[in-house]
Amino acid sequence: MANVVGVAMGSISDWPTMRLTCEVLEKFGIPYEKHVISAHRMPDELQAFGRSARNKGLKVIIAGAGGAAHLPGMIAANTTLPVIGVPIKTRTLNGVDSLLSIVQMPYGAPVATVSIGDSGAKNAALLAAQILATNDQSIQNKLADFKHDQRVEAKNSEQQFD
Ligand code: RP5
Repeated sequence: MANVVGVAMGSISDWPTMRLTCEVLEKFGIPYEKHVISAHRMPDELQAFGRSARNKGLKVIIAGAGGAAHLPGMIAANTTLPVIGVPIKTRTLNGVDSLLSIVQMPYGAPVATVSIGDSGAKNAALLAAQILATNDQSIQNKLADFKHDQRVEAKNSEQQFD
């Protein structure tokens, strides 16, 4: 099956976080491709990726970046596909820099921004799955099972009271 999600990250140093995105995509059986695309070091590759994404069959793009995190916004500037931004946690400002850089897109190039770090990385994959599920019954069923399982797990956690 052709890849439907493109996962981009600004540096290989983002991989420990973005790996979590990929693991959730795999759990839902969603074919994806992954790339390191540094917005400030690889501007030509960034533009080519954004402009070719729809034609090569991608449906959603997930982009993770840290610091002055312009990768998700610059991809959004080059495609009409939905772009989900993952703010990578940074050592200097704990990822608040990444969050504000990604979430504060001006009108015209939206980026659906998730939370900083690991939860955000996993939620980005879930959000992509939910977008794809609007037109894919099999992913929709897997999402329903996932929600059921997490509800049962939360309810059963009462047994852990001492
Ligand atoms: C951003 O700068 C990347 O997304 C990464 O989070 C951060 C640091 O990159 P490296 O200096 O580790 O390559 O472009």
